[in-house]
This record gives sequence, C-alpha cells and structure tokens, in this order.
Amino acid sequence: FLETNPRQKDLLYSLMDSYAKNDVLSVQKSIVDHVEYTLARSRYRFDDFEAYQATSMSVRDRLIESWNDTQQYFREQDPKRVYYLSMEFLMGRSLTNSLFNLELNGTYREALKQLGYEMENLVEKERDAALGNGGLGRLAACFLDSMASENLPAWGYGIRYQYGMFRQEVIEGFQHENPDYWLNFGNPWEIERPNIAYPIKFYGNVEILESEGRQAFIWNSGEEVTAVAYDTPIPGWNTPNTINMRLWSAKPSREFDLESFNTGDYVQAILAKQRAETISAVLYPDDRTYQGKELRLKQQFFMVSATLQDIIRRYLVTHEDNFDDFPDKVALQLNDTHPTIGVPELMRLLMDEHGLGWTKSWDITTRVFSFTNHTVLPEALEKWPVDLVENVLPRHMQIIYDINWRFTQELRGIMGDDYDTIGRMSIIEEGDGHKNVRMAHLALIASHTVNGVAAIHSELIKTTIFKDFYQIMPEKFQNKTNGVTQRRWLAFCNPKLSALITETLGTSAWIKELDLLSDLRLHCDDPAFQAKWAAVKRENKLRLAELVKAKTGVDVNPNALFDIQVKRIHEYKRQLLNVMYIIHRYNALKAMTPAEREKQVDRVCIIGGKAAPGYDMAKRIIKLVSAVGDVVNKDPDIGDKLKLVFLSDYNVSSAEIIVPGSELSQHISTAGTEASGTSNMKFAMNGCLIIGTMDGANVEIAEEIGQENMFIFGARADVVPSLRREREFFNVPEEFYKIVDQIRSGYFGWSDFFAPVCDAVCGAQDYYLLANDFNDYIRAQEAVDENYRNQALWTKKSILSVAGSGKFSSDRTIREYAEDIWDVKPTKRPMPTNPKPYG
Ligand code: GL9
Repeated sequence: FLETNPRQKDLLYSLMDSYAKNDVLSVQKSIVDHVEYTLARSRYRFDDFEAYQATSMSVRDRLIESWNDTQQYFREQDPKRVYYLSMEFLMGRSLTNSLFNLELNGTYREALKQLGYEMENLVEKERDAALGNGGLGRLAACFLDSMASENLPAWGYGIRYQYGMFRQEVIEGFQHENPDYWLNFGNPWEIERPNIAYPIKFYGNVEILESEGRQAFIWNSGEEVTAVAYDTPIPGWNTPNTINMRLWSAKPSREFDLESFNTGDYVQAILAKQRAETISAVLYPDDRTYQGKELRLKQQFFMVSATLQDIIRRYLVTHEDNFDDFPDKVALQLNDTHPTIGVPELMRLLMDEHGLGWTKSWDITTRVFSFTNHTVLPEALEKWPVDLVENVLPRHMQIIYDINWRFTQELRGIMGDDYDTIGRMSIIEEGDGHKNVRMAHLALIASHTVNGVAAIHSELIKTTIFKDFYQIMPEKFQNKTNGVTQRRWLAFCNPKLSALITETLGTSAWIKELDLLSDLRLHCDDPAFQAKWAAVKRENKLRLAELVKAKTGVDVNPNALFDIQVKRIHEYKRQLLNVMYIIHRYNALKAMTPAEREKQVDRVCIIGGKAAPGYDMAKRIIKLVSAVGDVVNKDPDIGDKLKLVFLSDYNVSSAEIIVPGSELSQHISTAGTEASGTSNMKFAMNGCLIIGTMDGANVEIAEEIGQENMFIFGARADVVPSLRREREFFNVPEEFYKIVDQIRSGYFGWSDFFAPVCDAVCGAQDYYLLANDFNDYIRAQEAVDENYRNQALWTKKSILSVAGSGKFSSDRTIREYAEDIWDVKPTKRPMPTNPKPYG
C-alpha cells in the first residue's frame, strides 16, 4: 500500500508529520480530549479518578510514539534481542514513572494545576499492577526499567493475570485475602493486540507417522485456547527508547467443537469454551513453595508457548525459514524454573512445526536459553509429576524423556556406571512409585549459563542443590548480584533526598550512573549537610507516620527511631526473632524505674508483609505481631517508648512511602537462606541503616558500605549446617526460653494458637536457629540504640549508606547480564525530531 500509493503516503505523512506536542496547552488539550472522546465524560466535569485516567491516556499517547519508533528501529537494525521470560512482573504504579522518564513531570503537573487538579491526588488513584509475589517479580520489573534505560533490544514476556496478588486485610490480627481485580476500571497503560494471537494446545495424544525412514510426531490436542497479546510500553530514563512488556491473556479459541454443537448442546459448548479464560485468571500467591497444581502447569506452558511462537514469527520475518542465525538473534532468560517447560516447547516447535532434526534443534535450544536460580530452599524446587505432564503435554513428556536419555548417556560416558550420581542428576526423579520431572535439572541441562542472584548465593548453589552439575559443567556457573532501579526507588519515591543529592553532587547524572553517589562521602562529616539530610529524613518519617495512622489508627512519635521489617512472612526471614526482641525490649522497659525508662531510645517497630494463604505458621506469626502490639501499645507505663504495628497490605506503592521514611531496616534471615534480598538495597539507598545477618546481598552491602555502618550479627553461613546438627544441645540463653514461655503462657492471649509458633523454635525444631542468634541480635540492637543517641553519628552512617549503594543499581546488573550471558548490545534509536523524518 505504502509502496504503490505515494499520494496516500504523502497524505498520511502530512497528517502525522509531528510528534504530540509537549507544551502545557497541548498537554491540557490532550487530557481534555481523552475526557471527552475516550472516557465520554463531560470536559467540564470530571473527578480525580477520571482526571487520572485521561492523564494516563495522554501520557500513553506519547509512550506509544516512542514505542513505535523504537520497535521500528529495532526491526531495521535487527540486533540480537533478549527476551525476559517471567511468570511475574510486580510493576506497581506507572504514572509517576512514565512522566519522569518522558521528562514531562513538570509540564503535566502545571497543566493539571491550571485545570484544578493536583498531581499527588491523581497518582493515588492508580491501582498497583501486582502481577508478582515479592522479590522475584519486583526484580523482573526493575530489570525492564534498566533494560530500557540501557537501550537494550529487550522485551519482557509474561501473563496478564486478571487477579494479581491478593489484597491483605488484617482483622483482629488475622490475615484475610481479598481478590485483586485490578482491571475493574480498565488499565490505561496497556494496548490490546487482538490480531497478535496464537493457539495454545493441551492434552490429547501423539501420533507417530513413519515416512521415508523418518518419524513425524503429530500432537492431536484435546483442548485449545488462544493467547492474545497485551503490550505495556516501558520507557527508559533519559533515552528515546521505549521497550515492551508483552503479557498474554487466555481467550476461547475460535475453532468450535463441532461435535457438541451438532449434538445440540450449544449452550454447554459455549460455556466450556468460556473456561479457557481461567488459565490467565489468577496469580498463584505462593512464594517459594511449589504446589503441583495442574492449572499452574497450564499457565506456565501457556506463557512460554505463546511467547516462543511470537519470537519465532518475528525472527522468520527477516530469516525466511532458516534457523541458522536464531542463536545469534535471540537470547531467552528463564526467571527461575517457572518458564522451563519452554525448553521442550522450543524443541517441539523447531522439530515438529518447522521440520528441523533433533541435533540442530538441541544445538539451537542450548545456545539461546540461560537460567537464573532465585532460592536454595528445597520446598521451592519445582517437580512436576510425570503423570501430570504426560496428560497435559504428552508430546513434551516424550521430548523430556529424550533429552534425559541423551543426557544420562553422556553422563555414563563421563562417570561410567556411577548410577547414584546419574540418578541424582537425572531429570526424572524416581521414588516410591511416583516419578517427577525436576524442572531445575531440565533448565540447567538446556541452558548455556546458570546464575545465582548474589555472590554468596551463587557460591552456595555450587555446593548444595547443583553440586553434581557444578562438578561436570563448572563453566556454566555465574553470579549476577541483583539490583534495583534507582529511578523508582530513590529519584521518584524520595524527591527530597533526590534533590539534596543532586544539589550536593552538582549533577543528576547519578540517576543513570549510580556509582556517582560515592562522592557523598566527601560531605558525610559536614554539619550543615548533615542537618539538611536529617531534615529530609524527618519529613519522610512524617509521611510514613501518616500512613501508619491511616492504616492502623496508631499515633506514632516522629522522634522515635523508625524500625522496619517489611517482606513476605516466612520462617526463614525470622520475623519471629524480631518479635521476640520486641518482647525482650518491652520486658526491660517494664522493669525500669520511670526515670531510667525516660533515658531509653524511643522506637516505633513496623512489621508488614503477606503470608501465603496456605502457610499456617506465617499466619500465626502475623497474629502474634498484632497480639504483642496490642499489649505494648496500650501499656500506660510504656507510652511513646515503644510501639509495634503490623502494617497490612505491604505492596510496591506502600514501599515507596515506607522505604524513604525508615531509619533502621531488618534483613535477619538465617545465613544461607535468603538468596539475595532486594529491599535491603532500596533501604540502604534511602539512607536507612541495616541490621542484618551475613546473608544474601547483605554481604556485598557490607563490603560496599562498610560493616561499621551496619549492625551485623549472627552465625555465618559456613557454620549453619553444623549448628543445625547440634541444635538440640545448644546452650540456649535463658532469656530466650523466658520469652517463649511468656508467649506460651498467654501473656499476649491466644496461648493455644501460639503454641505451634513456640514449638517451632525450641530445641531440635529450631531449624532457623533463632536461639543460636538471639544473644548476638540483642547485642546488635543495643548497638543500634547507642548509635541513635548520637544523631550526628547516625546521620553520617546514613549518608555513607547511600554513598555505598552505587553497586546495587539494576543498571549494573543488567549490563553484566548483557555482556556475560546474553551478548546483546545497546541499540539506541536516534533522538526524535519534529517534524518526524519522512519514511
Ligand atoms: C527470591 C529470593 O528469595 C530473594 O532473596 C531474591 O532477592 C529474589 C530476587 O532474586 O528472589 N526468590 C523467590 O522465590 N522469591 C524471592 O524473593 N520469592 C518471591 O518473589 C515472593
């Protein structure tokens, strides 16, 4: 059309020869146009929510321009691309992020103000996109931001769940899960692509046809659904590049089941079709515990099958049916084992749909996949029952067996008949009549690289879960220490500190080159600078205090030390250790004379986080926090000396207020259990001091910030295994059991309900070694108080925390992935010009 009709091309060009204009008046016109034409509301009367919607759509228009041009540029340049495959993307809100990245924040603020709307109020109207559980999903979101900002030709692929992470309500100390139907009032950030749709098959059987000495495998599926694409533009910071997050939504397939239609069961047939949509209906809220649910396997396959079909289609546009260059054009990153069923799916697509042989297909597969492991907790390792895979994905089970047969043959070549080791390494786990597919083994065997997410974790996987593999393929193992995006987690969520940093460094370049923060060290002793720094922290504390008041009704003293632990509730993260210390502190305060008490440092302890709905112990721990809080907060002897609140529904948006407003944050997992942690990085970046164990990224944070500027305690990872073996014979501090007994005896009520919590930390049951670390934790907490009494010292340490956090930018992480694993290069499109370039 464009080639053959130059007149129409001229017309089209003249109609769209310039980008949307970004002066205040043009922005206002665009907002009001969306009110009238998109929302069909009166342009004279619209509320804050409608103003938010119209503003977002106006911003989206601008994102689409940059998205289109970036994708066009990628097509022209045809660089190697990386695709980040993830079952979770915990994006949070988009408005602030988009406006800052487009450098239009000031314009929109002014435009809205003149129209009578405050940006702050509009921002609050946006629902969080909570398509993730916690760290793993938020990491994927930070990575998208960094990949865009680093100008990488990258896309994220995932599922457009209709229900994201549940909203947590805490009623009388008990967690209630509410459905998060986040799409209720529409999602202005996404673009539906009804014409980008792929068939996804399930069940059925495999026919083998022999022809000319070759076997052809025909998968006759028993169920088919359609995956439809929804795109969300992801703008980079200070670059014209905008990349894409493509999420798949399940729809009924158009093919009608003629049988049931002809037998007259028309309505039943439609209803059966309708059930297709359940595949993308809901995010599984279980973190780090694998559940062998059929629907979850279907979700995983749904995501990767649609994604791989899409990637192959895109590749073939420029490489007519020749897959030779596929590994030079495509890198596929597996975010944990969740997308690993993509390995046999790529094999199937190449062999059964595109006619390649096994050897060629396997060569391609092993050159495109790489795999990130995010935890060493054994309960998280995905193992799908062979029966289940055979039923849902019969062709894939055959391919997995074939991969395993070849792999074990290779092992025999290396280790002879060491069947113990071969059995341990096999993809198929055999035992008491049940066979399982070990997804981590499949991922490892098919990937050219496997990485852990912090230095200590990447070492640990070599000696624990992947020990046998490390022996024979050490060259596959790498470390990629996690990071977070300093745009969302410092520049936007903490505008006051951000302004002070920019003023002090004389540049805002740290928003892209976070290492520049190290120059703050030069100012750490300057009293005038310290005063400004402390004033910013105080304002952020006031904002957090408002949030606490709104959520819990508890008034907190803004002069107190704000001590925070927010993260998923899990035994290994040891929220219980924190609570036990709070009880210890409470007891100590009670035992003091009023005069002595007056001399103590005031503390506000905030604990927040969601428990997996089926995780009984975690739910009891939430109740314990509330029960202890009820006693402490109401005690007239205690007053402002100590407060404990449980902050419900911890999510990305509340973290954006909590992180800047905190002074001490707790990362106290048993050493060797937290793979990395990423909130530790966010807190440090916002001038919060860390009390923590030598676990995950804390180890590297201590290297960068200096141990003397943190409160490190507890057993080191190397001694944890032997401590575990000896835990029955510990010399447990008396104080520890006193507190356990206090809980058990009903001091905080609910004695029966808390009994299992108490049992879990006694003697041989104490798997996470609370008793062992308790005294050292108390010592570290006392050091916290000592330091806090000296506000100049505390502020200095706060400054040094920020100064030392440069390494923990996800830009750094992404550059390492790009160079060491993906081999993809920045592909920055030229700056746009008005009028647009012709053609
Ligand atoms: C996790 C690890 O437990 C964290 O330590 C790590 O920082 C993140 C990101 O690498 O991955 N693995 C995991 O399953 N979750 C993590 O947070 N769980 C959730 O996302 C809830």
